Amino acid sequence: NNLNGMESLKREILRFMMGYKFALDEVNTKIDILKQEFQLIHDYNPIEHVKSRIKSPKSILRKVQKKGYDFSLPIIKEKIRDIAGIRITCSFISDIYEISNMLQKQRDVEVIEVKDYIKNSKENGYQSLHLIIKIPIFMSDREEHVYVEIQIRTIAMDFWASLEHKIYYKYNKEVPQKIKDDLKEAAISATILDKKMESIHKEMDQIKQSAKEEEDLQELL
Ligand code: 0O2
Repeated sequence: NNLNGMESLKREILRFMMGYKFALDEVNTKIDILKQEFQLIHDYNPIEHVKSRIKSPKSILRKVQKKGYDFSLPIIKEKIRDIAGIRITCSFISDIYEISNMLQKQRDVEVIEVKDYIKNSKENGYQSLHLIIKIPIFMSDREEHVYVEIQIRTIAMDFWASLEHKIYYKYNKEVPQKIKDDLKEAAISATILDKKMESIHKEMDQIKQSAKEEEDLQELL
């Protein structure tokens, strides 16, 4: 009897986790479509790369414990909103907002929360745009609405966040103030770089546009 109970619990957990895999598949497809369409309209690819992950059961449980929630699947489903996570790395800051708006406009995407750590960066310097969305997934016998966390950032923001994460992950003790200050300074440099890159990109666009107009004019004459 106990064994049967274990089996059915295992199946329930597998089914639970599978929902997140389907949600990631759906959002990844959405992103891929936007990427291809954007390429066609703007003639460049705004997305450098996309990474998705499903939180491991171990880190889900760690988070449940940390937040003091009950260990029940319905509570976990409602409270832990980053079990399915997607990180989109864009070329320029304006692309972040464009991709975010395009996703938010979709009819089956329910926007639950937007955290703009670009306009208001975290105290430590962390920058990214975070969306918590809910999307429907359709299965053989039911429809479910699943939370997905989408983090959108530039390459420079991603570089900063991964180094900062490594520092905190590898260093168990309190990180020295000097390192914290340096990280904050590095975050400011990343913003300056992002702005510079975007202005070069815009300038280049204008140059290309004028060259094209000149060419069109020559053809007419
Ligand atoms: P992992 O391993 O990436 O999943 P939450 O703790 O999610 O309930 P919170 O703090 O409001 O609530 O979430 P927030 O601010 O939206 O951040 C969630 C995720 O953003 C984190 O997930 C990180 O991935 C990333 N993040 C937020 N702040 C920082 C930061 O200061 N540095 C770095 N490197 N990443 C950050 P997890 O669950 O912490 O980790």
